[in-house]
Amino acid sequence: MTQATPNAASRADAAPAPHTDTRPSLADVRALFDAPLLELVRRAASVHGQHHDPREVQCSQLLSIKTGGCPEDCSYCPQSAHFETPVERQKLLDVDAVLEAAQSARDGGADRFCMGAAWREVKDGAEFDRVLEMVRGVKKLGLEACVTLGMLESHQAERLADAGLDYYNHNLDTGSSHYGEIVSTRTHTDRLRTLDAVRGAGVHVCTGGILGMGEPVEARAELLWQLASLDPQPESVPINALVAVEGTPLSERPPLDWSELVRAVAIARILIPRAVVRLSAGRTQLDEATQGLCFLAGANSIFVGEELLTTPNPEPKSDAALLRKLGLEPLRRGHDAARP
Ligand code: SAM
Ligand code: DTB
Ligand code: SF4
Repeated sequence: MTQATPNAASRADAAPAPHTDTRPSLADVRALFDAPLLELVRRAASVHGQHHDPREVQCSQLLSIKTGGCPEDCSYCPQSAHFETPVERQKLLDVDAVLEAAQSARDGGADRFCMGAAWREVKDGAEFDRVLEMVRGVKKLGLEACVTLGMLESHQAERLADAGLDYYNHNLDTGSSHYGEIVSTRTHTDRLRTLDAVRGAGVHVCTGGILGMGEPVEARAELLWQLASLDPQPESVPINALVAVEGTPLSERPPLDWSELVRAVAIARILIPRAVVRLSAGRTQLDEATQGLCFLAGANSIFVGEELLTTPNPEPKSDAALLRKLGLEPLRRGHDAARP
C-alpha cells in the first residue's frame, strides 16, 4: 500500500473534486470491504492528512423545523405518516423560534445550522418563503446554513441559493439495488435528480447514507461508489448508523458492529478525499474509542446538540470532553467570518 506524506499545501476544505479517469470501479470498492481493517484505517488517515487539518472537526447542529406526518414510507424514519412512532407532529415553526435555536447553537459552538423538514418535496408558497427567511436569518447570525427539505426543482434550488444557503442535504441512503427494499414512494433516480438541481444552483451538496438497515455488503459498496461517482464529488458526506425507532419497520434491526462503521468511514474518506465526512446519526450507540477510530479513519464532522431531528444525540458536555481527550478542535470558521 502506498502511504502519501501529509502535505499542508495541498489541503482544501470542502472543495468539489472534478471527475477523473482514476475513479475506482464498483468491483474495486467492493474489494475494499474485504481489506484488513487497520490497513484501510492507515490509508484513510493518510488521505485525510493530505486534504484536511486532522485536528479540526466541523460541528453542525440540527433542528427539525417541520416534524412528522411525512407521506413518504422510508422504513427507517420515525417521521413517516405510514408508521405509528413516538414522534409528535408539528407544523412548520415560526422564523423567530428557529433563529432563537440557531443563536443558541452558535453559542454552543456549532458553525453550521441544519434545518430539516419532514416533507416529500418542496412546494412553492408561503411555507417555502418562510424557510427562505430562516436561511437568511441563520446567515445573518454568522452561521453556515443547511436545509434538508426533500425533493426539489431547479427554480427552488436557485431561490435557496439566492437566500444564501450553503448546503443542501439529500441522502442517497443506500445502494440503488437495495433502494426498493427501504423506500417504495420514490426512486433512487428521484434522489439524483434533486442533487443535480442543488449542484446546478451552486449550493454545496451534502449527501450520504445509512448503515445497519440489513443491507448486504454489496449495497454498502454500491452506495459509497455512487457517492464517489457524483461529478463533481459531494462536499459533505454524512454516514449515519441506523437509529432503530419503535414503530418503524426497522425497529428490530440489531445495532451495527463498530468495525463496520469504521470501515465505511475509512472507505468514504479514501474515495471522496476532499469531502467533509460526517459521523452522523447513531453516535449515542458508539463508545468513545470507536468514535476516536472513526476520526482517525477520516471522519471530520459531527452533529452537536442534545437532539438530532427527533432522536437523542450525545450530551454536549460529553462531546466536548471527547474532543478534548482526542486533541481535536471544533472548527470556528463561520463565527469569525461573519460576526459584526
Ligand atoms: N424529508 C427529507 C428527506 O428525506 O430528504 C429530509 C429529512 S430526512 C429525516 C433526512 C435524512 O435523515 C434521511 O435521508 C436519512 O438519511 C436520515 N434518517 C432519517 N431517519 C433516520 C434514522 N432512524 N436513522 C438514521 N438516519 C436517519
Ligand atoms: C443526515 O444524514 N442525518 C441527519 C441529517 N442528515 C438531516 C438526520 C438524522 C436523523 C436521525 C433520526 C431522527 O433524529 O429523526
Ligand atoms: Fe419523510 Fe424524509 Fe422521513 Fe423519508 S426520511 S419519511 S422523506 S422525513
